[in-house]
Amino acid sequence: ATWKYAMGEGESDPQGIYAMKFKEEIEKNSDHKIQVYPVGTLGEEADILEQAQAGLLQFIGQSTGYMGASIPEMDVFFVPYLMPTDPQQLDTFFRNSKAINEMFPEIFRKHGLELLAMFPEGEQVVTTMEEFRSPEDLRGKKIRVMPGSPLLIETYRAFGASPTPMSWGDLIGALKTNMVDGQENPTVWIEAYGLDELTKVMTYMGHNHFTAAAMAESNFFNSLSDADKKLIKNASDAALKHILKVAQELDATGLEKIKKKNPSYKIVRLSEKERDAFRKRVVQVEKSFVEKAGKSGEGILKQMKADLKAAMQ
Ligand code: 6CS
Repeated sequence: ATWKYAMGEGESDPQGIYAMKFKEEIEKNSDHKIQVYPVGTLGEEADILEQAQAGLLQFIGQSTGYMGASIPEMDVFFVPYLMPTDPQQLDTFFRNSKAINEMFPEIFRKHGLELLAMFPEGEQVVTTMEEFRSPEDLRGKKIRVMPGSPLLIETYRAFGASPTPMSWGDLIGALKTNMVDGQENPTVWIEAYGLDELTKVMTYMGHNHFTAAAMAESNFFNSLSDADKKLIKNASDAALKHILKVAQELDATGLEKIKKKNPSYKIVRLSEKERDAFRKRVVQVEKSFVEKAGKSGEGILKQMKADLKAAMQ
């Protein structure tokens, strides 16, 4: 059969690299074919999530920032200052985490989705027109955030900014017309889509890490033979292994490429003391996550913390 796979990124971006490896493995080991649809071809990320849940797509790749509104537990990835920034620790976390590998698959099933993999794409870095060092500097600044995460909006509000949720497809235009003063994304994405050229400063706040997920639609997945389920599981494991390695490299080269291409671009790494001022403002965001995501969310958060602790040893 030919299976449809839509995603929130292009073929050479991390979600695309995962998808292309997945496709390669499926096609190498079976007679099935995968048709890949990069972002934009079937709509924005929110659209493809709905299309998958309606049974129109068999596989999707999604950014967590588009999922929290429909799967509240996914907003755990936006509890500020929860995720480490060290790539090695993140790698260990994603490979071994019980929250990721055992608890989230159960949650996804309740939403008609079979979770295949989750992986990091790099630290979220903020690009703005003006330099900022404190919440006071950020006051009232319109920062574009991904549209599907209530917690992300709350975080930027707590930082003092004026969060502006919008889909990826609208961001370039919004930056060009000064509808927003900045945005956040990993360096691989900032570089690939020239977001550095549309802003003046890039700031590492250490508050968050970009996470993506790949999944199948449940009715489709459950109707498959055991052999095909195994085929998908193996292809997804191979693709995950591949992307965990490549995404780390891309995150590092993203920064190098920005520096080379745009030497006058200002790159700021906030000090621990500067970060403390932001950290203090967002302590209640974690509580708000638990309020929104309920008992199940509380369980995920607790397990994530235990998994992170283990990964950071
Ligand atoms: O900012 C966004 O919306 C996009 N950023 C990345 C890194 N991937 C896809 C997502 O849509």
